[in-house]
Amino acid sequence: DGKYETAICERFADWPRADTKGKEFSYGTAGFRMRADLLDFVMYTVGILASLRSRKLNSNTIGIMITASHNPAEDNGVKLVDPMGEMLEQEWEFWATGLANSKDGAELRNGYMHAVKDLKIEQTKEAKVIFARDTRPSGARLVKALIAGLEATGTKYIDYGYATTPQLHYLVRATNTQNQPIPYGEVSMEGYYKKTAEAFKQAMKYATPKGPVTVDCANGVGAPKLKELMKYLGPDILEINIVNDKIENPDVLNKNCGADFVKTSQRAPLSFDGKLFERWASLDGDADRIVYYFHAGGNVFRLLDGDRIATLAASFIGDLVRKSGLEEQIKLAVVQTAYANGAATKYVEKVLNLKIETTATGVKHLHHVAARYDIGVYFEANGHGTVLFSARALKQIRKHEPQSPAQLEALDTLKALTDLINQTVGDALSDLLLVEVVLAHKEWSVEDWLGTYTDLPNKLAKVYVQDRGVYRTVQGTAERRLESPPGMQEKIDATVKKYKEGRCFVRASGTEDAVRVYGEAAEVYDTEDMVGKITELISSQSSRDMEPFLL
Ligand code: G16
Repeated sequence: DGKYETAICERFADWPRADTKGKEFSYGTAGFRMRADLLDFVMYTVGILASLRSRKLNSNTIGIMITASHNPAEDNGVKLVDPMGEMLEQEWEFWATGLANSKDGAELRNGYMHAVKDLKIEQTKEAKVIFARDTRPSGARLVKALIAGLEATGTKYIDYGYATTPQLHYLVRATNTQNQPIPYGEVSMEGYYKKTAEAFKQAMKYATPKGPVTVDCANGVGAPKLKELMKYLGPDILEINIVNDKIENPDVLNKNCGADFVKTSQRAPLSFDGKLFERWASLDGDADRIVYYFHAGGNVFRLLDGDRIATLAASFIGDLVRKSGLEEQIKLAVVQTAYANGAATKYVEKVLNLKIETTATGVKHLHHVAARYDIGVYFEANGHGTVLFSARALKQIRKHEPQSPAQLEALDTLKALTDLINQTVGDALSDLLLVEVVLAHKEWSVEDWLGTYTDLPNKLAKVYVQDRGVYRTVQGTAERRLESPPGMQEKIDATVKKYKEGRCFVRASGTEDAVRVYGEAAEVYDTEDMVGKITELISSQSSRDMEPFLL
């Protein structure tokens, strides 16, 4: 009867669109992300979009996570979660972007009506949403804008308060599978902790970790959530120390700490006082990424990034499959992005003998490719990733009759891992425990882990340009080649070929107003020089814009 259309239009007055100086909002690598003060209207439209999505998907519950993850404290962002806990289906990014760029209430209403008609949405169906947020202070205000969008469209919602991004993904899947024969887990935060802790205890039945692990929580939501999880783990199995847990001081979020800082600057975070060869790990602002590292003596800092977690997990799970006697039935693959170190790629192919796939940046891309395999291990080098078990693989694992005590042991551990590893998205807390399980079983120190292969020297740089939109990559190249600006790729090629084992690519970030340059080569000096030259090439094309305002 048009009541939603009217409400959408009327309520627009409370959440007018910010002046973005001609730039458009876009649903990027991980949803909308920008300076928090520009985001209110976008949040309002996301509420409207989520209601459309829920009605389209037979009233399944849709998730909304309010976070800017690794970005600085003054940014915020929002991403939608589909019913099984995956990222929003990519075709819907078109609708998300369309609604968010409406200039006024009438345009927003028209966009909504257009979507209803085009997507054949029955507005009489129930719409259901759950949402949560990280610890950014702007989150509380943005929740109000979101609720306005949900109320305008008659959507039922539950606010889960603070959560890590993967916890919200868990809750979405648990909610939508609660009446199925195999529910994903109890529909509560407690359910998440219980499932994770139980699985960890199971996976540790035949192993004991050596020494403590210290976790840098980036002063974000991972800190209280890890503390909570530790209550369920108990004090006996694994000693976990926590640093950088100052969530009451918003300015220090991700500042000189956290997974992105450690990976990008290849340095230890603030508060690091690691003794030689002790295990340290860093989470990011919403605890969906994790990297490990250690102090190797002198001034030497050693990083064990997402590539390392992928190779560690793939080799261990591959062994378990073999030892369980399931080798013929279950095949593994590893999914990476162009940021994967060349040495890691070679190790997976030549030593682990596994198939590799390379996709564009963003978990949304990796996840779908990994889901095509019996077991798909996917990690970005920045520490964002997980391991997916297909329904077929789970069935094989569940019904398999072990033929010996050794097979039983391997199968028990494999089963535990299928519950420990978050099946919806990369989860720093569950990945932390996964790494701990593998190291304990292999009886490996961080040095042993590092010793599996030698990384090629690499560098990741960021260049601020006037318009990063002109940096577009060629489809099907996993972002390794530019098609625009014209002539740029040829210039990059001419530079890169001068360096031994040189590899370099340039792409626009989808979460920050910058262009990223990744390079690796046989020597440290060459890597620095090459990435420096490419960075200059880009800077000279576009004068530096010191005030990035829209991401
Ligand atoms: C997000 C995405 C990641 C991606 C990262 C950087 O991480 O979830 O998949 O690797 O951004 O993306 P870009 O290079 O496009 O800026 P997070 O942890 O910030 O959500």
